[in-house]
Amino acid sequence: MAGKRTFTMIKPDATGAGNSGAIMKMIEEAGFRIVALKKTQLSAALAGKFYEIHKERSFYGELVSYMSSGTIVPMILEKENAVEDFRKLIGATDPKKAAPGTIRALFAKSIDANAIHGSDSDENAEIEGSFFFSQFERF
Ligand code: 3AN
Repeated sequence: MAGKRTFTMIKPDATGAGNSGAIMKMIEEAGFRIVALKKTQLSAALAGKFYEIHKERSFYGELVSYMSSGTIVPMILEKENAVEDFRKLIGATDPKKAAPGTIRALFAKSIDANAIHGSDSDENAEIEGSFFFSQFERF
């Protein structure tokens, strides 16, 4: 059975533009329940750890400095088929390729400042959710 939870974070471009509320409204209207939520800012060291999987990619340095440049809103979300349905809701990584009406099509500025993250598997959703939230912060 497909997993019920995914992990997301609203990125610094979207929080900085005052779009967190509008994005959370779209998430809830799409049928996701917010299980855990906070507002925080990553140090470069923590952003580097979160994105360790991309360490060998050419954009890793930029990604780490960008993701530690402002506040983020990490969340754990619940819904049937959460990982796949959420990736559909946010759209393609590059906002120019994101389908109309998706969160990235509406709010992302560029491929790195792309408004929001969504886990790409059930396994990564659990790892990423645990990076930000203890078991006592999930409701
Ligand atoms: P997604 O977040 O859509 O799963 P990934 O996992 O391929 O995309 O990439 C992780 C993050 O790295 C993306 N959210 C994006 O911010 C950044 N990124 C991906 N590709 C590029 C690129 N070519 N140039 C700059 N940043 C990128």
